[in-house]
Amino acid sequence: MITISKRKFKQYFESKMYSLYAQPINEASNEQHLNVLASVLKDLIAKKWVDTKIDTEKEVYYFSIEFLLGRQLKSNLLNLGVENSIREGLKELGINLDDLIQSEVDPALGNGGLGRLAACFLDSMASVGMSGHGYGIRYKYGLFKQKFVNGCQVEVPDNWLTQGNYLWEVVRPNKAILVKFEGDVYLEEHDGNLKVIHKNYIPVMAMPYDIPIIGYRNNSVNTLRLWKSEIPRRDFGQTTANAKNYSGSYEEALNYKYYTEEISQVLYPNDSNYAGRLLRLKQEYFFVSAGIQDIYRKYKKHKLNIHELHKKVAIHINDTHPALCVPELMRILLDIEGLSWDEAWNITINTISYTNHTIMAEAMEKWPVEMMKKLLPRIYMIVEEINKRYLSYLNSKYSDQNKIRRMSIINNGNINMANLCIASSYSVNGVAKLHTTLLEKEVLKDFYDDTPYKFNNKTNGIAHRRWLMSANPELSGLITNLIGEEWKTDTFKLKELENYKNDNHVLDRLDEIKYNNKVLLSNYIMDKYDIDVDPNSIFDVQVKRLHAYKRQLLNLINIMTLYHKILDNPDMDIEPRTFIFGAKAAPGYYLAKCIIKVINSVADLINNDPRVRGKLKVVFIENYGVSLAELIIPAANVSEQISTTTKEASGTSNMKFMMNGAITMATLDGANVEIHELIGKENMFLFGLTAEEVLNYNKNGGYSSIDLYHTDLGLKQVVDDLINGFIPNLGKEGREVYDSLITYNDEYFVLRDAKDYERAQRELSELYKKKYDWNRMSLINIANSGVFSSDRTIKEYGRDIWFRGCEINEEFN
Ligand code: 26W
Repeated sequence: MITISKRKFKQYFESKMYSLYAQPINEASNEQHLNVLASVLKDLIAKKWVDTKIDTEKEVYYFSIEFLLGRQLKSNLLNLGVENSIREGLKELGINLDDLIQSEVDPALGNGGLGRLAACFLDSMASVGMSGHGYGIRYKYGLFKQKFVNGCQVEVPDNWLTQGNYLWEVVRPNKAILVKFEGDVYLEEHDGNLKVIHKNYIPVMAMPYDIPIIGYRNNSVNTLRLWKSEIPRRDFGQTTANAKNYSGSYEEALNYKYYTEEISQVLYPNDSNYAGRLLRLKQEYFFVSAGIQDIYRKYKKHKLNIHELHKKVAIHINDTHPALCVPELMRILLDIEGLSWDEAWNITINTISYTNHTIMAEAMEKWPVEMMKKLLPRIYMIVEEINKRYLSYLNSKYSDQNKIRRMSIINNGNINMANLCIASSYSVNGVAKLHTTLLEKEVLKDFYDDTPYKFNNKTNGIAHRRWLMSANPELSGLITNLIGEEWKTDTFKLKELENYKNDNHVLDRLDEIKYNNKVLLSNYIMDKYDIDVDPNSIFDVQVKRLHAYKRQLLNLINIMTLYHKILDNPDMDIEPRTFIFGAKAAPGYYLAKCIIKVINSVADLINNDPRVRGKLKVVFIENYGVSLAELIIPAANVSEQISTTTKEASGTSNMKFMMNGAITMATLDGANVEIHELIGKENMFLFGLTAEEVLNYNKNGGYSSIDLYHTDLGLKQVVDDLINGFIPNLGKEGREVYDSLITYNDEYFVLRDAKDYERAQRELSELYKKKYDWNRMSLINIANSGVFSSDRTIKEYGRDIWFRGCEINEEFN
């Protein structure tokens, strides 16, 4: 917490304006105002943001290939507690703080759930006072921007660093690190000892860019360190003596520059499909090696005992993308520190913990041996040795060769990264109860049976400061008026809201706040798309990445069904609805792109049909991301969480919606299970196959979608609409979607669940008519959402994983 008076701030702002731009305030641009403000804030926190005290406690390092931060200004002001004085000060200088807040870039250095979770965790680690830092990549281009052209997704590069630098970053050239690719590895004898020599490698410089992560009203400022890849500078302090020699030709120099800079050029836009590209492997090793070397350097600087690294340092790997932390740490302990294999292994396995975020087979990383051998020769040797020892352990314990093959780290010429992570860490966690159970009982069963003590659940959470306090200030104000301030640092206190569940004044006020948020979103939709949506209609929202398993298609089929019903019975009593979508498709995911086109075409059809005017609207909001989520989620009445049961590991938007008072329409998948445990089926809408039913179907080759299609005529009509010209401006995309349902037997049970979904939607519609019942349910949702603060999640990671203070002793070292 810092304090600054309005008067002091104004002086500071003015002198900063002169020192940075030599300009009077009233002549400066919005962008310059923003830069000056960020610079002032950075100065204010600078003292607290010094190197953390490694010798006093254990430090946590969270490695993630994505951090989806969202805008920082508002959140920094909130956490520092200076928003009011600064707002007032700026106002007197003729500057509107909200304009500055809105004009900040939204860094899109992540795809979706995994990257956003990492950002929420950073916020929580700082806010609960944990010394926890992030390591990632400073991509020059973040996730593409999405535009619709004739209803189709078009990707536009996200050139977010237009000014060259990011507002909140500080570059630290004195802390740059050399990362080595390719080359030859030898064993050489030196004074009777064998030494590993790596020659002819390609050196790449990792330049650290630090972003401060400010805790909520405490003294913590942690660091997110993002690495940019560069050509090593001539005066670079580290030895390049064994580096590949370049002849010095101009062309060669250009190629080398390209080789180095390419690594941190662009974020891969896939969030479910593993593509196995060499450049991706370079990215993974690049940031892992830079981070591990950075930790090691700091550790040595503090003259700490290397034999106790695992007592001072916790390294967490966010999915398998940073899995090379394992061999990289081994490399340092073996080749630089000269520890024995057994000791290096014991330290490594007690330092590294791993989170799995998906059970989708196609998302599992497997790197070809040949690729890794050439790109990372020393790292590959270490992986091979880990595998050798692991196999001999497995062989001594089991005779089932199939089981051993499944568990092997290297198999069929590929390195299975999840297997490497599990074998080499002391903790493996899933991200919601059902997900963890599925890991233990199905996907990772062999490993769970072998080392059950490694497995644990950590149900995801969200930064309630961003997703409630900052995104929904009116609701936040109401909560504080009713139950006081304490919920802001202890979200379990939200439970006290239940005392007001029969207070009609409170329920009216809740209704009014939701309405106001809906007006804000309606205005945005009007401005952007010239579509007039009625804030009195039910705002029914599905925002998340586009994927077949998330079943945007199920939502659409229900919309079509409803549409036909209204056309057939024009006098039908229906609660007006606005269906809102937001979703990016991976650029190479053809079916997902077809689904976007179909939704857009249906939206056109419905929005322009006078027969359903005032009853039905469909809006697909372009370029969904963190900033739009902050506008959309507080305005939602209905939260669509309708994935095929077993497929969504957790989901986190489900939690954000709940905290903002939306009612969840859900399958019992991911963290919807926990939501259900908290509030019961009477406070949400459930439908669809159970996990057990889905697993059974999958084991027996699925159900027959074509049989269902022929027996359910309502469903048949809607499915046929995809190909019979009923939806205008739809060509091959309709056929593609149709085929996924009928020709390819509906892998994600869309048609199988459609009827039950329709039933649940009908019940929801009935409930909306009873205003107080609806708002009571909304209040109960908010009151029970406290457990989903990522502060809770992070404390559990600390208690059960990072600071649990016991070592494991692997039998196969
Ligand atoms: C190799 C390509 C790739 C890239 C990213 C595969 C898989 C991923 C991520 C693991 C996908 C992801 O973001 N998973 C989501 O993680 C969230 C945070 O735990 C969960 O809430 C979501 O359910 C899960 O889909």
